[in-house]
Amino acid sequence: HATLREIKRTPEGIKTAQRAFEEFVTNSDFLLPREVVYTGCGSSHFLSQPLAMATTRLGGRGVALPCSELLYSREYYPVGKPELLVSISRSGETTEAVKALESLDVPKFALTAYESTLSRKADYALIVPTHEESVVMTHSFTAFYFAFLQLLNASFGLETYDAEMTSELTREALKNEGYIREITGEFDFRNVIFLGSGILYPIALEAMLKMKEMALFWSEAYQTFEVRHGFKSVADEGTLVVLLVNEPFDWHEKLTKEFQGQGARVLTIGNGDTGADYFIDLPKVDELLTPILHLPIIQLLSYYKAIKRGLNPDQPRFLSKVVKW
Ligand code: F1P
Repeated sequence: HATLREIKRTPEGIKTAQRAFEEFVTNSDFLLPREVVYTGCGSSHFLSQPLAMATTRLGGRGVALPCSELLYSREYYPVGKPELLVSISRSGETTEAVKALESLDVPKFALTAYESTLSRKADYALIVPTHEESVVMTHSFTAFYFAFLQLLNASFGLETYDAEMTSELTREALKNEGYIREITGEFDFRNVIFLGSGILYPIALEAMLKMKEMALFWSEAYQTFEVRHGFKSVADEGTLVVLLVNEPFDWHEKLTKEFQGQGARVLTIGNGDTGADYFIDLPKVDELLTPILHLPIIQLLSYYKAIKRGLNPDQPRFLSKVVKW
């Protein structure tokens, strides 16, 4: 399947991202300002969120909104007048992502895989040429995130990440493919809940979307400990709880036990086990890099769930690669 091939191109995507970043800083002396609004649709919106979070974490102020909210309901959000509007779209042709550029009277930046309507309309464009055959966004998400993170670091006078090392770490993460296939083969779960906190919360949201897109499968996502406040009632022996975590602490262990007490099974993905039924051990990296290691794993999980359900993830039902109005 093209989708599986694209997931496996994650290590190559990181290198493509690094080249795109280097080319951008060589050809332009533009630096990102501190107050940035990010926007996108679908996966690109779920990418706008960790980028906004990274901006805030690195000392700026990032706000993320889906394009349609920015266009039609922005007075309900703390948008103000940022110094830059970043519109994200893999295709660069999504109607809302292009139209969103007109929503604020501020400098505009495009993050996309192609010379496109979006890149031409923006004042600046970072083009990361991760051209994907898959309908759903896979390694381009990771590559866009890495390229922009490098630009944030460089703009804020911080050290950039080692791209070779990051690429190698994603290659290691992909080695869990066999284990993920085993889990989906052995446990025919009826629903799945993804949990993540901070920078890993939008990754949980993206995991939820991938499950729906690829496997047509019911999935939810919450900020990790928020799930205890009512939502957990749906978890039972048919549920897989996927805990995306950087460094677990005692609350993660308690949460794991709580779900196991309800009969659910827990898959922990992170730097340390929580007493889970399934565990994928990730190396310790800078917190802002953790999404890059989690993403290929949650994409593989959705892919193998689709296979288990006899579906073709290359042809997701009712979806198209570019959404136009
Ligand atoms: C946005 C998007 C994708 C999604 C689906 C429909 O596309 O929502 O994230 O996977 O295929 O389109 P784009 O604006 O990033 O090209």
